[in-house]
Amino acid sequence: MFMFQGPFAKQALNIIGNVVSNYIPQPAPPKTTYAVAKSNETEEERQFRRVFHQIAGDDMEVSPCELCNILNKVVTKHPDLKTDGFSLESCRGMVAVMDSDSTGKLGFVEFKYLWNNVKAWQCIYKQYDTDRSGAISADELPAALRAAGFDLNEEVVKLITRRYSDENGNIDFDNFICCLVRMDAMIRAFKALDKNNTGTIRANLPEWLQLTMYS
Ligand SMILES: [Ca+2]
Ligand SMILES: [Ca+2]
Ligand SMILES: [Ca+2]
Repeated sequence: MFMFQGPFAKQALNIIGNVVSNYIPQPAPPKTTYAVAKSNETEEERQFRRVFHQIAGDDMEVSPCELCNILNKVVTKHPDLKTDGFSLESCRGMVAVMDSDSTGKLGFVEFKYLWNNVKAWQCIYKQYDTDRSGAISADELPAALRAAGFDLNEEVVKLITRRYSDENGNIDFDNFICCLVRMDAMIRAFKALDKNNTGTIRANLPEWLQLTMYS
């Protein structure tokens, strides 16, 4: 069973609570081996690795269920984030788009990338919830997306609202995170296919299905 208590829980919550005011989109998670990553890390990274071990358990990989548990633990500590909780299905989706080495779970580097983004996007969510309703409305969304580094046209923003908002047009915290995790991953996938940086990609059916069915 998943256990996440004591000093580690506190550490993890502190880590997510750190304010990152200026979000800079990060490159794709590097495929660094565990040994290489471990050999040149700072104290903060060592601390993060201990937290990671607590979350991931003995297999040292974070499953969708483990991700769901930790995210739901974190949001219960933040009553100003409106959410009905992260569903297992939404966590399966996030693991799928983040799982660059196709293990079905998130290894250290994959998880760290996701976690840093969640931290940054949590700050943006709070900052751009200008009426302090706890959710991001259709009016608040464009600025929040821009702050997160996503420069999207009006049509795409509308489409995101349709896909991720409730019946009143509000996007709550879990939907916001799922949306940004997916968008970040899809943009990275596009850039990986756009090898000559022409802004256009060609994909055959197997490539297209690989991209769309494991996400
Ligand atoms: Ca695990
Ligand atoms: Ca993986
Ligand atoms: Ca709001």
